[in-house]
Amino acid sequence: MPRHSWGLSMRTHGVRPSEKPPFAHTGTHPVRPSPLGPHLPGSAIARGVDRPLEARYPGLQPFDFFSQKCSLISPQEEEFHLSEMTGLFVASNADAGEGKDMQYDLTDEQKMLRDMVRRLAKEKIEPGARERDEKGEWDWNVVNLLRENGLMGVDFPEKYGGGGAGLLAFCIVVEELSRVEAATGLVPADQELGALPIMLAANEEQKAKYLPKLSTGEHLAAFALTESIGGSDVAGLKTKAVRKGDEYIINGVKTFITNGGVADVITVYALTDPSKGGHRGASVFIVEKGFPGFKVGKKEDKMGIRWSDTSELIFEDCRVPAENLLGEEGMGFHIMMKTLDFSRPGVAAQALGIAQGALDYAVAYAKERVAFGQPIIKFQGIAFKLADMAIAVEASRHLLYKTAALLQEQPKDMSKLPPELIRMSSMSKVMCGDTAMHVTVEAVQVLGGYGYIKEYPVERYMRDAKITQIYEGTQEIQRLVIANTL
Ligand code: COS
Repeated sequence: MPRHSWGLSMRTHGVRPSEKPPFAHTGTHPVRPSPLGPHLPGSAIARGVDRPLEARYPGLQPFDFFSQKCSLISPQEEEFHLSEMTGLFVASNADAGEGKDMQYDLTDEQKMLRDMVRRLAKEKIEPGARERDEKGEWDWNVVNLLRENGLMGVDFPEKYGGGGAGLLAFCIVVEELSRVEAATGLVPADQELGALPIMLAANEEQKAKYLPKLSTGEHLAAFALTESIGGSDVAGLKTKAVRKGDEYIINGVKTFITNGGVADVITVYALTDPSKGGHRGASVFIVEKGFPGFKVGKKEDKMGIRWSDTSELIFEDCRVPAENLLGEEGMGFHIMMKTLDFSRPGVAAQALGIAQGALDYAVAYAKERVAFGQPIIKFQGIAFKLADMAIAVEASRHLLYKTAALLQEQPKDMSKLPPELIRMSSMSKVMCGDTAMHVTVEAVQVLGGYGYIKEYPVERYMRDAKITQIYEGTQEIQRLVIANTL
């Protein structure tokens, strides 16, 4: 690979490109094959993803650290980037039942993808973020930008036109987008969420029919679980589907559905046998927006992620072909649970990006803002705050990346996940969500009065962070899941 990921650190360390980087695999742990490397089953390359990065993300420009110094990346970001590259992630899958530890680092491809998305986000997404937040209106330009750059289906199977790059690469993309604007990070995250029931439980015909257009983003997906009575008690939800001949007739109302008003394809949870209750009597259906009896209701006006579409969906004798049932009747609860196990890292990545973005801004501000004759970062009250924020962000990233790396090795089907991975998925969502909330509140504090006004982005980050503690399972539900698997 002509541009390898050590470029920046070599320059920083004054090492010629031909020399081995001084920090390559010199940790105390013995070097073992990387689970994300090309040679192990489940890695993108092992799965036959050998197309060059540029071909898979066509609009993205490769970022060459040797030949140019990107003005968008501050010295502080370079340092951060360096720390990421030198970081050796150690994933233990002992808990996942294999009885051995393994080491991993981000692959060159993942690092390049991260750098390219980081640049795209800075150049093309950040400039319009404030205006989109103020207007609160869905913006197809952003969606088109993500489509053009192949970022709508990073973790979708290659067989159906997806990037096939895995959950970790997907998380990195969501993180980098959310670092400048959480609502943009939510676009690919919700595409993954809405399509996961299909990836996990659909038959070949259903996958071939729906996944290709979802992979490219030509069609948008939504995940319809929550109802006005709540989203936490999944087994207690009320929407019903009754079989009549070759169709199911769905009746009920779903609320707070991300992308609800713009989605082409919606995966909908409904009771097919109420006498068995939600755990055994629910099913999931693929509903297209044009199906008779389906309509979009109220669009919500939200505190944060303001331009993201959050709508009510109304099913009034909605007719769905029987062939659109996912799996078998009665599998609904398990399909939705497994979907959430795989999707929660996406929300964690959104939260992590928000936290990183707020930290970046607060650090830069604290270095420039002078009070009592010196930059405020020189005061311990501010410096320790920033240090604690940085600790939380870095720790969150490690937990999330490890979770994603382990989860992506699991088959995308309806086999049961090891409880330890279910736990890790919830842990990363809690950790990253709480970090995002804490770090953004502190970032506002560092900026003082400027943090509280809309001219500066940290109040937006703070408003956006809150939802990551609520959706895709509240932090309280995550703690329940964690406790139940201890
Ligand atoms: N994967 C596979 N199976 C699972 C599972 C999972 N992640 N979680 C639970 N199950 C199984 C259990 O093993 C149990 O199986 P058996 O009936 O065979 O014993 C069954 O499902 C019922 O499990 P449980 O009794 O734990 O279900 P509860 O009704 O108590 O609900 C919680 C469990 C609360 C964890 C679940 O409802 C949940 O995750 N709620 C939050 C949903 C959410 O995220 N909503 C946000 C809106 S969608 S964006």
